[in-house]
Amino acid sequence: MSDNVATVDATVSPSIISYSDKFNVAVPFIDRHLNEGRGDKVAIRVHGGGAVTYKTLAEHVNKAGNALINLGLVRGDRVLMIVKDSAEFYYIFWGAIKAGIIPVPLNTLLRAKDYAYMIENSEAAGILFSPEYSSEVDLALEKSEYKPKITLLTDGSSECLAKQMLTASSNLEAAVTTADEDCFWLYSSGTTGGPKGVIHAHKDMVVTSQHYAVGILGISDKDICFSAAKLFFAYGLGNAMTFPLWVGAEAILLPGPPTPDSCHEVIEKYKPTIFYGVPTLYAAQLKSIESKGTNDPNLSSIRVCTSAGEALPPDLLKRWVDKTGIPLLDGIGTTEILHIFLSNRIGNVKPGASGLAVPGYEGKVVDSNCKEVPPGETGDLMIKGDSLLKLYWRNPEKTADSLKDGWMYTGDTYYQDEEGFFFCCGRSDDMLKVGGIWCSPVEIENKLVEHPKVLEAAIVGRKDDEQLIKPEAFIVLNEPHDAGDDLKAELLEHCKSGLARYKYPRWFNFVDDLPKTATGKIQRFQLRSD
Ligand code: 3UK
Repeated sequence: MSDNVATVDATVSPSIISYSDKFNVAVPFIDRHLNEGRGDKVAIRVHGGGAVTYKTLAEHVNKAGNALINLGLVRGDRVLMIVKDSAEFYYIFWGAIKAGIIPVPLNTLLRAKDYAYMIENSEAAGILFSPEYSSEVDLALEKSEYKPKITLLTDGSSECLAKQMLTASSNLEAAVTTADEDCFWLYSSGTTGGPKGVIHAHKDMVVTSQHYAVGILGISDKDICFSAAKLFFAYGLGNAMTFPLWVGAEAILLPGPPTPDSCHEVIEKYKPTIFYGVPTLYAAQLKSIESKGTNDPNLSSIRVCTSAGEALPPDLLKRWVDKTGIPLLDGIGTTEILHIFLSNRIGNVKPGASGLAVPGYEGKVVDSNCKEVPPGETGDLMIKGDSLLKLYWRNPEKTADSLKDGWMYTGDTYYQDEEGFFFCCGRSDDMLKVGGIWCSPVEIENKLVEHPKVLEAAIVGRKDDEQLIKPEAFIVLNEPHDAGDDLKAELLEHCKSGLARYKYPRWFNFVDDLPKTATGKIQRFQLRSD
Protein backbone atom coordinates (compact mmCIF):
# COMPACT_ATOMS: atom_id res chain seq x y z
CA MET A 1 0.00 0.00 0.00
CA SER A 2 1.30 3.54 -0.69
CA ASP A 3 1.79 5.95 2.20
CA ASN A 4 -0.92 8.17 3.70
CA VAL A 5 -3.87 6.14 2.46
CA ALA A 6 -7.08 5.22 4.27
CA THR A 7 -8.88 2.39 2.49
CA VAL A 8 -12.61 1.99 3.01
CA ASP A 9 -14.54 -1.20 2.42
CA ALA A 10 -18.10 0.14 2.20
CA THR A 11 -19.61 -3.14 0.98
CA VAL A 12 -20.07 -4.11 4.64
CA SER A 13 -21.88 -2.21 7.41
CA PRO A 14 -20.24 -0.67 9.32
CA SER A 15 -17.66 0.02 6.63
CA ILE A 16 -14.17 -1.21 7.45
CA ILE A 17 -11.39 1.36 7.34
CA SER A 18 -7.69 0.43 7.15
CA TYR A 19 -4.67 2.71 7.15
CA SER A 20 -1.23 2.56 5.57
CA ASP A 21 1.61 2.19 8.09
CA LYS A 22 2.68 5.75 7.43
CA PHE A 23 -0.43 7.89 7.72
CA ASN A 24 -0.64 11.69 7.85
CA VAL A 25 -4.33 12.59 7.63
CA ALA A 26 -3.66 15.89 5.79
CA VAL A 27 -2.87 13.87 2.66
CA PRO A 28 -6.23 12.12 2.14
CA PHE A 29 -8.21 15.21 3.22
CA ILE A 30 -6.28 17.78 1.17
CA ASP A 31 -3.78 16.44 -1.41
CA ARG A 32 -5.82 13.42 -2.53
CA HIS A 33 -8.30 15.68 -4.34
CA LEU A 34 -5.63 16.88 -6.75
CA ASN A 35 -4.82 13.27 -7.73
CA GLU A 36 -8.54 12.61 -8.12
CA GLY A 37 -8.95 15.54 -10.54
CA ARG A 38 -10.80 17.96 -8.25
CA GLY A 39 -8.18 20.75 -8.41
CA ASP A 40 -10.55 23.26 -10.00
CA LYS A 41 -13.57 22.36 -7.89
CA VAL A 42 -14.56 24.86 -5.18
CA ALA A 43 -13.74 23.62 -1.67
CA ILE A 44 -14.71 26.69 0.35
CA ARG A 45 -16.92 29.71 -0.23
CA VAL A 46 -16.68 32.45 2.36
CA HIS A 47 -19.77 34.65 2.78
CA GLY A 48 -18.58 38.17 1.99
CA GLY A 49 -15.24 36.76 0.78
CA GLY A 50 -14.08 34.68 -2.15
CA ALA A 51 -14.04 31.04 -3.22
CA VAL A 52 -11.10 28.67 -2.74
CA THR A 53 -10.55 25.71 -5.07
CA TYR A 54 -9.08 22.40 -3.94
CA LYS A 55 -5.85 23.31 -5.75
CA THR A 56 -5.52 26.68 -3.99
CA LEU A 57 -6.44 25.01 -0.71
CA ALA A 58 -3.64 22.46 -1.08
CA GLU A 59 -1.11 25.19 -1.95
CA HIS A 60 -2.12 27.39 0.96
CA VAL A 61 -2.07 24.47 3.38
CA ASN A 62 1.52 23.83 2.32
CA LYS A 63 2.41 27.50 2.65
CA ALA A 64 0.87 27.70 6.12
CA GLY A 65 2.71 24.52 7.21
CA ASN A 66 5.99 25.93 5.90
CA ALA A 67 5.34 29.32 7.53
CA LEU A 68 4.86 27.60 10.91
CA ILE A 69 8.10 25.65 10.40
CA ASN A 70 9.93 28.82 9.30
CA LEU A 71 8.73 30.54 12.46
CA GLY A 72 10.49 27.87 14.49
CA LEU A 73 7.67 25.49 15.41
CA VAL A 74 8.65 21.84 15.45
CA ARG A 75 6.94 18.51 15.42
CA GLY A 76 4.71 17.87 18.44
CA ASP A 77 4.46 21.59 19.33
CA ARG A 78 0.97 22.79 20.11
CA VAL A 79 -0.38 25.82 18.27
CA LEU A 80 -3.52 27.41 19.72
CA MET A 81 -5.95 28.77 17.15
CA ILE A 82 -8.43 31.52 18.04
CA VAL A 83 -9.59 31.91 14.49
CA LYS A 84 -12.96 32.86 13.02
CA ASP A 85 -14.61 30.68 10.35
CA SER A 86 -12.49 31.50 7.31
CA ALA A 87 -10.23 29.86 4.73
CA GLU A 88 -7.28 30.68 7.05
CA PHE A 89 -8.75 28.32 9.64
CA TYR A 90 -8.36 25.48 7.12
CA TYR A 91 -4.84 26.56 6.09
CA ILE A 92 -3.53 26.69 9.65
CA PHE A 93 -5.27 23.55 10.88
CA TRP A 94 -4.18 21.33 7.97
CA GLY A 95 -0.80 23.04 7.45
CA ALA A 96 0.06 22.31 11.08
CA ILE A 97 -1.08 18.68 10.83
CA LYS A 98 0.83 18.12 7.60
CA ALA A 99 3.97 19.50 9.30
CA GLY A 100 3.44 17.28 12.38
CA ILE A 101 2.50 20.29 14.54
CA ILE A 102 -0.62 19.95 16.71
CA PRO A 103 -3.37 22.52 16.11
CA VAL A 104 -5.68 23.31 19.04
CA PRO A 105 -8.75 25.26 17.88
CA LEU A 106 -10.28 27.23 20.77
CA ASN A 107 -13.77 28.63 21.27
CA THR A 108 -13.58 32.23 19.99
CA LEU A 109 -16.34 33.32 22.40
CA LEU A 110 -14.17 32.80 25.50
CA ARG A 111 -12.51 35.48 27.61
CA ALA A 112 -8.92 36.33 28.54
CA LYS A 113 -8.86 34.25 31.72
CA ASP A 114 -10.01 31.15 29.80
CA TYR A 115 -7.30 31.66 27.17
CA ALA A 116 -4.65 32.29 29.84
CA TYR A 117 -5.57 28.96 31.42
CA MET A 118 -5.31 27.14 28.09
CA ILE A 119 -1.97 28.76 27.22
CA GLU A 120 -0.53 27.59 30.53
CA ASN A 121 -2.18 24.19 30.48
CA SER A 122 -1.12 23.30 26.93
CA GLU A 123 2.30 24.96 27.11
CA ALA A 124 1.60 25.98 23.54
CA ALA A 125 4.58 26.98 21.43
CA GLY A 126 2.40 29.20 19.29
CA ILE A 127 -0.84 31.13 19.34
CA LEU A 128 -2.54 32.35 16.18
CA PHE A 129 -5.60 34.58 16.26
CA SER A 130 -7.94 36.59 14.06
CA PRO A 131 -7.70 40.38 14.62
CA GLU A 132 -11.24 40.37 16.11
CA TYR A 133 -9.95 38.57 19.22
CA SER A 134 -6.76 40.62 19.77
CA SER A 135 -7.82 42.36 22.96
CA GLU A 136 -8.80 39.14 24.79
CA VAL A 137 -5.65 37.37 23.54
CA ASP A 138 -3.37 40.27 24.54
CA LEU A 139 -4.89 40.28 28.03
CA ALA A 140 -4.53 36.50 28.22
CA LEU A 141 -0.85 36.70 27.28
CA GLU A 142 -0.31 39.29 30.02
CA LYS A 143 -2.03 37.07 32.60
CA SER A 144 -0.33 33.83 31.59
CA GLU A 145 2.86 32.75 33.36
CA TYR A 146 3.74 30.65 30.33
CA LYS A 147 4.76 32.61 27.23
CA PRO A 148 4.39 30.98 23.79
CA LYS A 149 7.38 31.41 21.47
CA ILE A 150 5.17 32.71 18.68
CA THR A 151 2.14 34.97 18.92
CA LEU A 152 0.82 36.01 15.58
CA LEU A 153 -2.25 37.50 13.94
CA THR A 154 -3.68 35.44 11.08
CA ASP A 155 -3.94 38.55 8.89
CA GLY A 156 -4.17 42.32 8.95
CA SER A 157 -0.71 43.33 10.21
CA SER A 158 2.83 43.61 8.86
CA GLU A 159 3.94 40.53 10.81
CA CYS A 160 0.89 38.32 10.30
CA LEU A 161 0.77 34.72 9.15
CA ALA A 162 -0.73 35.71 5.78
CA LYS A 163 2.43 37.78 5.21
CA GLN A 164 4.69 34.88 6.22
CA MET A 165 2.76 32.62 3.85
CA LEU A 166 3.47 34.91 0.87
CA THR A 167 7.14 33.99 0.87
CA ALA A 168 6.76 30.39 2.12
CA SER A 169 7.11 27.51 -0.33
CA SER A 170 3.95 25.89 -1.69
CA ASN A 171 5.56 22.45 -1.50
CA LEU A 172 5.54 20.54 1.76
CA GLU A 173 6.36 16.88 2.32
CA ALA A 174 3.91 15.40 4.87
CA ALA A 175 5.57 14.65 8.23
CA VAL A 176 5.83 10.88 8.68
CA THR A 177 3.15 9.99 11.22
CA THR A 178 0.86 7.04 11.96
CA ALA A 179 -2.92 6.65 12.17
CA ASP A 180 -2.78 6.43 15.97
CA GLU A 181 -0.39 9.29 16.56
CA ASP A 182 -1.48 12.58 18.23
CA CYS A 183 -2.98 14.87 15.57
CA PHE A 184 -4.99 17.73 17.10
CA TRP A 185 -6.59 18.74 20.39
CA LEU A 186 -9.84 20.32 21.44
CA TYR A 187 -10.71 21.61 24.90
CA SER A 188 -13.71 20.22 26.76
CA SER A 189 -15.16 21.68 29.96
CA GLY A 190 -16.44 20.11 33.17
CA THR A 191 -18.22 21.27 36.35
CA THR A 192 -15.02 21.46 38.36
CA GLY A 193 -11.43 22.13 37.43
CA GLY A 194 -10.38 23.89 34.24
CA PRO A 195 -11.10 22.75 30.71
CA LYS A 196 -9.38 19.52 29.70
CA GLY A 197 -7.26 19.00 26.58
CA VAL A 198 -8.81 16.20 24.50
CA ILE A 199 -6.19 14.52 22.32
CA HIS A 200 -7.33 13.06 19.00
CA ALA A 201 -5.34 10.84 16.63
CA HIS A 202 -4.84 11.15 12.86
CA LYS A 203 -7.42 8.46 12.10
CA ASP A 204 -10.28 10.05 14.10
CA MET A 205 -11.48 12.50 11.42
CA VAL A 206 -11.58 9.65 8.88
CA VAL A 207 -13.73 7.60 11.24
CA THR A 208 -16.32 10.34 11.88
CA SER A 209 -16.46 11.39 8.22
CA GLN A 210 -16.96 7.85 6.97
CA HIS A 211 -19.31 6.51 9.64
CA TYR A 212 -21.52 9.55 10.23
CA ALA A 213 -21.22 11.85 7.20
CA VAL A 214 -21.17 9.09 4.56
CA GLY A 215 -23.06 6.46 6.57
CA ILE A 216 -25.91 8.58 7.95
CA LEU A 217 -26.02 11.76 5.85
CA GLY A 218 -25.03 10.03 2.60
CA ILE A 219 -22.67 12.92 1.82
CA SER A 220 -21.06 13.03 -1.65
CA ASP A 221 -19.02 15.46 -3.76
CA LYS A 222 -22.33 16.94 -5.00
CA ASP A 223 -23.16 18.30 -1.54
CA ILE A 224 -22.78 21.86 -0.31
CA CYS A 225 -22.41 22.05 3.48
CA PHE A 226 -23.35 24.97 5.71
CA SER A 227 -22.86 24.76 9.46
CA ALA A 228 -24.22 27.38 11.81
CA ALA A 229 -22.00 25.78 14.48
CA LYS A 230 -18.52 27.26 14.15
CA LEU A 231 -15.40 25.34 13.13
CA PHE A 232 -13.86 25.48 16.61
CA PHE A 233 -16.58 23.15 17.96
CA ALA A 234 -16.07 19.47 17.22
CA TYR A 235 -19.57 19.62 15.70
CA GLY A 236 -18.69 22.46 13.30
CA LEU A 237 -15.23 21.07 12.57
CA GLY A 238 -16.81 17.94 11.14
CA ASN A 239 -19.82 19.62 9.53
CA ALA A 240 -18.03 22.37 7.62
CA MET A 241 -14.52 21.03 7.23
CA THR A 242 -13.76 17.34 7.56
CA PHE A 243 -17.01 16.01 6.05
CA PRO A 244 -16.89 18.05 2.82
CA LEU A 245 -13.13 17.52 2.52
CA TRP A 246 -13.49 13.76 2.89
CA VAL A 247 -15.72 13.46 -0.19
CA GLY A 248 -14.62 16.50 -2.20
CA ALA A 249 -17.78 18.52 -1.47
CA GLU A 250 -18.10 22.28 -0.91
CA ALA A 251 -18.30 24.19 2.39
CA ILE A 252 -19.92 27.58 2.93
CA LEU A 253 -18.43 29.66 5.75
CA LEU A 254 -20.13 32.49 7.60
CA PRO A 255 -17.42 34.43 9.46
CA GLY A 256 -19.92 36.38 11.63
CA PRO A 257 -22.45 35.24 14.22
CA PRO A 258 -25.14 32.79 13.04
CA THR A 259 -28.46 34.60 13.49
CA PRO A 260 -31.70 33.46 11.80
CA ASP A 261 -31.36 36.32 9.30
CA SER A 262 -27.69 35.73 8.49
CA CYS A 263 -28.30 31.97 8.12
CA HIS A 264 -31.33 32.48 5.86
CA GLU A 265 -29.34 34.94 3.74
CA VAL A 266 -26.48 32.44 3.35
CA ILE A 267 -28.89 29.59 2.54
CA GLU A 268 -30.69 31.62 -0.15
CA LYS A 269 -27.42 32.85 -1.66
CA TYR A 270 -25.28 29.68 -1.68
CA LYS A 271 -27.99 26.99 -1.77
CA PRO A 272 -26.49 24.44 0.61
CA THR A 273 -27.79 20.86 0.49
CA ILE A 274 -26.92 20.04 4.12
CA PHE A 275 -27.59 22.47 6.97
CA TYR A 276 -26.22 21.81 10.45
CA GLY A 277 -27.73 23.75 13.36
CA VAL A 278 -28.45 23.61 17.08
CA PRO A 279 -31.90 23.56 18.74
CA THR A 280 -31.69 27.18 19.95
CA LEU A 281 -31.08 28.35 16.38
CA TYR A 282 -33.86 26.21 14.88
CA ALA A 283 -36.22 27.76 17.45
CA ALA A 284 -35.04 31.27 16.54
CA GLN A 285 -35.30 30.51 12.79
CA LEU A 286 -38.88 29.30 13.21
CA LYS A 287 -39.76 32.37 15.26
CA SER A 288 -38.28 34.60 12.57
CA ILE A 289 -40.06 32.73 9.74
CA GLU A 290 -43.38 32.75 11.61
CA SER A 291 -43.15 36.45 12.44
CA LYS A 292 -42.42 37.41 8.82
CA GLY A 293 -45.61 35.85 7.49
CA THR A 294 -45.59 35.35 3.71
CA ASN A 295 -41.93 36.16 2.99
CA ASP A 296 -40.57 32.77 4.01
CA PRO A 297 -36.88 32.29 3.23
CA ASN A 298 -36.26 29.86 0.39
CA LEU A 299 -34.74 26.78 2.03
CA SER A 300 -35.53 24.42 -0.85
CA SER A 301 -31.88 23.59 -1.66
CA ILE A 302 -31.50 21.76 1.68
CA ARG A 303 -32.02 17.99 1.55
CA VAL A 304 -31.28 17.31 5.23
CA CYS A 305 -30.78 19.28 8.46
CA THR A 306 -28.97 18.06 11.56
CA SER A 307 -29.32 19.12 15.18
CA ALA A 308 -26.84 18.45 17.99
CA GLY A 309 -25.22 20.05 21.02
CA GLU A 310 -28.29 19.66 23.22
CA ALA A 311 -31.52 17.65 23.01
CA LEU A 312 -33.98 18.72 20.30
CA PRO A 313 -37.43 19.09 21.89
CA PRO A 314 -40.00 16.96 19.98
CA ASP A 315 -42.35 19.92 19.52
CA LEU A 316 -39.60 21.99 17.89
CA LEU A 317 -38.77 19.09 15.55
CA LYS A 318 -42.42 18.76 14.57
CA ARG A 319 -42.84 22.50 13.96
CA TRP A 320 -39.68 22.59 11.82
CA VAL A 321 -40.74 19.68 9.64
CA ASP A 322 -44.34 20.99 9.35
CA LYS A 323 -43.11 24.42 8.30
CA THR A 324 -40.22 23.50 6.00
CA GLY A 325 -40.79 19.87 4.96
CA ILE A 326 -37.04 19.25 5.41
CA PRO A 327 -35.95 16.23 7.49
CA LEU A 328 -34.23 17.26 10.74
CA LEU A 329 -32.02 14.64 12.38
CA ASP A 330 -31.21 14.94 16.09
CA GLY A 331 -27.95 13.22 17.00
CA ILE A 332 -25.59 13.32 19.97
CA GLY A 333 -21.85 13.80 19.73
CA THR A 334 -19.12 14.80 22.15
CA THR A 335 -15.73 16.47 21.83
CA GLU A 336 -14.18 13.29 23.19
CA ILE A 337 -15.79 11.05 20.53
CA LEU A 338 -15.34 13.89 18.02
CA HIS A 339 -18.69 13.70 16.29
CA ILE A 340 -22.14 12.15 16.30
CA PHE A 341 -22.42 8.51 17.48
CA LEU A 342 -26.18 8.20 18.08
CA SER A 343 -28.44 9.62 15.41
CA ASN A 344 -31.85 9.55 13.81
CA ARG A 345 -31.89 8.60 10.11
CA ILE A 346 -33.41 10.15 7.03
CA GLY A 347 -36.77 8.31 6.85
CA ASN A 348 -36.48 6.95 10.39
CA VAL A 349 -36.87 9.72 12.95
CA LYS A 350 -38.28 9.24 16.43
CA PRO A 351 -39.16 12.64 17.95
CA GLY A 352 -37.54 13.14 21.37
CA ALA A 353 -34.90 10.45 20.76
CA SER A 354 -31.21 10.95 19.98
CA GLY A 355 -31.66 8.02 17.58
CA LEU A 356 -29.92 4.69 17.10
CA ALA A 357 -26.19 3.93 17.29
CA VAL A 358 -24.38 5.14 14.16
CA PRO A 359 -22.85 2.07 12.40
CA GLY A 360 -19.24 1.92 13.59
CA TYR A 361 -20.28 2.81 17.15
CA GLU A 362 -21.91 0.80 19.91
CA GLY A 363 -23.92 2.33 22.73
CA LYS A 364 -25.13 0.91 26.03
CA VAL A 365 -26.87 2.18 29.15
CA VAL A 366 -25.28 0.92 32.39
CA ASP A 367 -25.90 1.00 36.13
CA SER A 368 -23.41 2.16 38.77
CA ASN A 369 -21.57 -1.19 38.47
CA CYS A 370 -21.07 -0.67 34.75
CA LYS A 371 -23.64 -3.42 34.05
CA GLU A 372 -26.03 -2.96 31.14
CA VAL A 373 -29.62 -2.21 32.21
CA PRO A 374 -32.77 -3.50 30.42
CA PRO A 375 -34.74 -1.29 27.95
CA GLY A 376 -36.73 1.44 29.67
CA GLU A 377 -34.32 1.72 32.60
CA THR A 378 -32.24 4.85 33.03
CA GLY A 379 -28.47 4.76 33.49
CA ASP A 380 -25.15 6.12 32.26
CA LEU A 381 -24.58 6.21 28.51
CA MET A 382 -21.38 4.49 27.37
CA ILE A 383 -20.03 4.45 23.81
CA LYS A 384 -17.46 2.36 21.98
CA GLY A 385 -15.96 3.30 18.60
CA ASP A 386 -12.76 4.17 16.75
CA SER A 387 -12.82 7.97 17.15
CA LEU A 388 -12.59 8.13 20.95
CA LEU A 389 -9.98 10.49 22.37
CA LYS A 390 -6.56 8.97 23.12
CA LEU A 391 -6.45 10.66 26.51
CA TYR A 392 -7.00 13.88 28.42
CA TRP A 393 -3.80 15.94 28.46
CA ARG A 394 -1.99 15.58 31.78
CA ASN A 395 -5.07 14.21 33.50
CA PRO A 396 -4.60 10.45 34.02
CA GLU A 397 -7.35 10.30 36.69
CA LYS A 398 -9.97 11.78 34.38
CA THR A 399 -8.77 9.54 31.52
CA ALA A 400 -9.05 6.45 33.74
CA ASP A 401 -12.49 7.49 35.06
CA SER A 402 -13.86 8.08 31.56
CA LEU A 403 -12.45 5.14 29.60
CA LYS A 404 -13.19 1.54 30.58
CA ASP A 405 -12.14 -1.35 28.29
CA GLY A 406 -12.50 0.72 25.15
CA TRP A 407 -15.85 2.17 26.25
CA MET A 408 -16.33 5.81 27.20
CA TYR A 409 -18.64 7.32 29.80
CA THR A 410 -20.29 10.29 28.09
CA GLY A 411 -21.53 11.87 31.34
CA ASP A 412 -25.12 11.66 30.06
CA THR A 413 -28.09 9.84 31.55
CA TYR A 414 -30.07 7.85 28.96
CA TYR A 415 -32.53 5.02 28.49
CA GLN A 416 -33.13 2.84 25.45
CA ASP A 417 -36.56 1.79 24.17
CA GLU A 418 -37.43 -1.70 22.88
CA GLU A 419 -36.41 -0.70 19.34
CA GLY A 420 -32.95 0.43 20.43
CA PHE A 421 -33.63 4.19 20.23
CA PHE A 422 -31.74 6.18 22.86
CA PHE A 423 -33.51 8.88 24.90
CA CYS A 424 -31.63 11.63 26.74
CA CYS A 425 -32.60 12.34 30.37
CA GLY A 426 -29.99 15.01 31.09
CA ARG A 427 -26.44 15.14 32.40
CA SER A 428 -25.10 13.01 35.23
CA ASP A 429 -23.25 16.13 36.46
CA ASP A 430 -24.60 19.68 36.82
CA MET A 431 -23.18 20.95 33.52
CA LEU A 432 -25.51 22.91 31.26
CA LYS A 433 -25.66 23.10 27.49
CA VAL A 434 -26.81 26.59 26.48
CA GLY A 435 -27.35 27.04 22.77
CA GLY A 436 -25.36 23.84 22.35
CA ILE A 437 -22.32 25.25 24.18
CA TRP A 438 -20.95 24.11 27.53
CA CYS A 439 -21.69 26.21 30.54
CA SER A 440 -20.33 25.32 33.96
CA PRO A 441 -22.65 26.40 36.79
CA VAL A 442 -19.58 26.84 39.00
CA GLU A 443 -18.04 29.40 36.66
CA ILE A 444 -21.20 31.57 36.65
CA GLU A 445 -21.57 31.18 40.43
CA ASN A 446 -17.96 32.30 40.93
CA LYS A 447 -18.58 35.34 38.77
CA LEU A 448 -21.70 36.26 40.77
CA VAL A 449 -19.88 35.87 44.07
CA GLU A 450 -17.23 38.34 42.87
CA HIS A 451 -19.95 41.01 43.16
CA PRO A 452 -19.64 42.75 46.56
CA LYS A 453 -23.35 42.42 47.36
CA VAL A 454 -23.48 38.65 46.72
CA LEU A 455 -22.77 36.18 49.50
CA GLU A 456 -23.52 32.92 47.69
CA ALA A 457 -24.95 31.83 44.37
CA ALA A 458 -26.20 28.68 42.67
CA ILE A 459 -26.90 28.19 38.98
CA VAL A 460 -29.27 25.62 37.55
CA GLY A 461 -30.76 24.96 34.13
CA ARG A 462 -34.35 26.08 33.50
CA LYS A 463 -36.39 25.49 30.38
CA ASP A 464 -37.50 28.57 28.44
CA ASP A 465 -40.66 28.85 26.31
CA GLU A 466 -39.05 26.70 23.61
CA GLN A 467 -38.21 23.95 26.14
CA LEU A 468 -34.51 24.83 25.83
CA ILE A 469 -32.20 25.04 28.84
CA LYS A 470 -30.89 28.45 30.00
CA PRO A 471 -29.08 29.37 33.27
CA GLU A 472 -31.15 30.51 36.26
CA ALA A 473 -29.50 32.12 39.31
CA PHE A 474 -30.39 31.68 42.99
CA ILE A 475 -28.63 34.32 45.06
CA VAL A 476 -28.07 34.91 48.76
CA LEU A 477 -27.23 38.56 49.44
CA ASN A 478 -25.02 39.95 52.17
CA GLU A 479 -27.79 42.47 52.90
CA PRO A 480 -31.19 40.97 52.02
CA HIS A 481 -32.74 44.46 51.78
CA ASP A 482 -30.61 45.16 48.66
CA ALA A 483 -32.85 42.74 46.71
CA GLY A 484 -34.75 44.33 43.82
CA ASP A 485 -34.90 44.88 40.08
CA ASP A 486 -32.03 47.40 40.15
CA LEU A 487 -29.71 44.84 41.65
CA LYS A 488 -30.89 42.21 39.14
CA ALA A 489 -29.94 44.58 36.31
CA GLU A 490 -26.59 45.27 37.96
CA LEU A 491 -25.83 41.55 38.37
CA LEU A 492 -26.84 40.90 34.77
CA GLU A 493 -24.36 43.53 33.58
CA HIS A 494 -21.70 42.13 35.92
CA CYS A 495 -22.10 38.65 34.39
CA LYS A 496 -22.24 39.87 30.81
CA SER A 497 -19.06 41.87 31.22
CA GLY A 498 -16.97 39.03 32.60
CA LEU A 499 -18.29 35.83 31.03
CA ALA A 500 -18.58 34.45 27.51
CA ARG A 501 -21.72 36.05 26.16
CA TYR A 502 -24.02 33.01 26.20
CA LYS A 503 -23.39 32.29 29.88
CA TYR A 504 -25.31 35.06 31.69
CA PRO A 505 -28.31 34.01 33.85
CA ARG A 506 -31.68 34.67 32.19
CA TRP A 507 -33.55 34.66 35.56
CA PHE A 508 -32.43 35.95 39.00
CA ASN A 509 -34.00 34.83 42.28
CA PHE A 510 -33.02 36.23 45.68
CA VAL A 511 -33.25 33.57 48.41
CA ASP A 512 -32.43 33.35 52.13
CA ASP A 513 -30.17 30.32 51.81
CA LEU A 514 -29.14 27.55 49.43
CA PRO A 515 -29.79 23.82 49.89
CA LYS A 516 -26.53 22.11 50.86
CA THR A 517 -25.22 18.64 51.65
CA ALA A 518 -23.74 17.88 55.08
CA THR A 519 -20.33 18.68 53.60
CA GLY A 520 -21.48 22.05 52.31
CA LYS A 521 -21.83 21.17 48.63
CA ILE A 522 -24.66 23.01 46.89
CA GLN A 523 -27.50 20.65 45.94
CA ARG A 524 -28.41 22.22 42.64
CA PHE A 525 -30.97 19.52 41.84
CA GLN A 526 -33.15 20.84 44.69
CA LEU A 527 -33.41 24.22 42.97
CA ARG A 528 -34.42 22.93 39.55
CA SER A 529 -38.01 23.69 38.66
CA ASP A 530 -38.67 20.51 36.59
C1 3UK B 1 -24.73 17.11 25.05
C2 3UK B 1 -26.62 16.35 23.60
C3 3UK B 1 -28.75 15.62 24.03
C4 3UK B 1 -24.46 15.86 25.88
C5 3UK B 1 -21.01 17.68 19.79
C6 3UK B 1 -22.13 17.00 17.80
O1 3UK B 1 -22.04 18.79 21.60
C7 3UK B 1 -21.03 18.24 21.17
O2 3UK B 1 -19.90 18.09 21.95
P1 3UK B 1 -19.60 18.72 23.37
O3 3UK B 1 -18.36 18.10 23.88
O4 3UK B 1 -20.83 18.29 24.30
C8 3UK B 1 -21.20 16.96 24.48
C9 3UK B 1 -22.43 16.88 25.38
O5 3UK B 1 -23.47 17.71 24.84
N1 3UK B 1 -25.36 16.81 23.76
C10 3UK B 1 -24.80 16.94 22.53
N2 3UK B 1 -25.68 16.59 21.58
C11 3UK B 1 -26.84 16.23 22.21
N3 3UK B 1 -27.57 16.05 24.50
N4 3UK B 1 -29.04 15.47 22.71
C12 3UK B 1 -28.12 15.77 21.77
N5 3UK B 1 -28.41 15.64 20.46
O6 3UK B 1 -24.49 16.23 27.23
C13 3UK B 1 -23.03 15.51 25.47
O7 3UK B 1 -22.35 14.72 26.43
O8 3UK B 1 -19.65 20.22 23.29
C14 3UK B 1 -22.15 17.53 19.08
C15 3UK B 1 -20.98 16.62 17.21
C16 3UK B 1 -19.82 16.73 17.90
C17 3UK B 1 -19.84 17.25 19.19
N6 3UK B 1 -18.66 17.36 19.86
